[in-house]
Amino acid sequence: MRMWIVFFLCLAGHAMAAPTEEVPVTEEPVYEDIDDAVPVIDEPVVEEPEVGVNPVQVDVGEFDEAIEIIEEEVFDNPCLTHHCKKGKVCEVDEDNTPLCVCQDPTACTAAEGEFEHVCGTDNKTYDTSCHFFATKCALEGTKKGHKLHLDYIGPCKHIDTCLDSELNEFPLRMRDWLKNVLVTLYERDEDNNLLTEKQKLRVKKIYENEKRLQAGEHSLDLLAHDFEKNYNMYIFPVHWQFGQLDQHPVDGYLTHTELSPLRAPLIPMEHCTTRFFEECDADSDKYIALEEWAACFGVKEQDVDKDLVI
Ligand SMILES: [Ca+2]
Ligand SMILES: [Ca+2]
Repeated sequence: MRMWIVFFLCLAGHAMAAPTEEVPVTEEPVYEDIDDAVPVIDEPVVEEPEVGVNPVQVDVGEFDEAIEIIEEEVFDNPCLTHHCKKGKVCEVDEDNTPLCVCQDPTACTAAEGEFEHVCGTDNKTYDTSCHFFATKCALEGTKKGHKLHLDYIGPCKHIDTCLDSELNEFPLRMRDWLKNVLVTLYERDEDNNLLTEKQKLRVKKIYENEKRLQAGEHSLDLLAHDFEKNYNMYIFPVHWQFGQLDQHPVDGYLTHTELSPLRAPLIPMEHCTTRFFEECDADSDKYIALEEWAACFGVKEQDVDKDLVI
């Protein structure tokens, strides 16, 4: 259903993996959707992943806790047009007024397998994201509830400590991956409108740069050299990614929830993810501002440009 996750995992697996670490993509379940996915085991991951949608401008509904979605049709039941954030369900009161109330976790559909489990920042495994958000809702207004977030997809597991040297390597692979995601979207765009015209114009320049590194695994030395040589090529992808995530609300800051579509699938594969994004928040105010984000990826202060977030 949501090809972005498959695409994301493929790209993340292939492009972000350190050259020395083979990612056993064919042995890990690949999820199309964390709600109704069936694990695809022993099946080769699509070699040429289809780009159905932008992998990062995803339907963040799985993670987001604050999106209101408006349906087109209006029926008598006011709940049909009244949507509640994750963890809540709609009920009508005696005046037929719709209200959002916390969902009972026991009313969530049980997980069909381990692949539906999610790990919370409390280091507890929740059966499904529904169970997680219902639990979080019940804690609303408490300090514990405020601090609880969906940390990553999959059951909680031991994640190796990220060493300083590894942390330094992370943005090299990440920004190369961002660039490749954009170029792939551009190549496959045709009439799919995966990118806006403005975005296409920006990516065209990257695409036409024949000296760019092709997608694939490259040594860190080569990535660092390419970044230095083709620095300008990396500026837009870093801004673009920020714009994809900064949606609820669009305010120039990323919250933990806004970052989730990128973080949650990445953490089990890249053990430096958490530390990287923590340190991105240089002033520790819990928000990642565009300037902080750009600095994390090595974009110079003078090249941070709000107008590139398109
Ligand atoms: Ca925001
Ligand atoms: Ca900050």
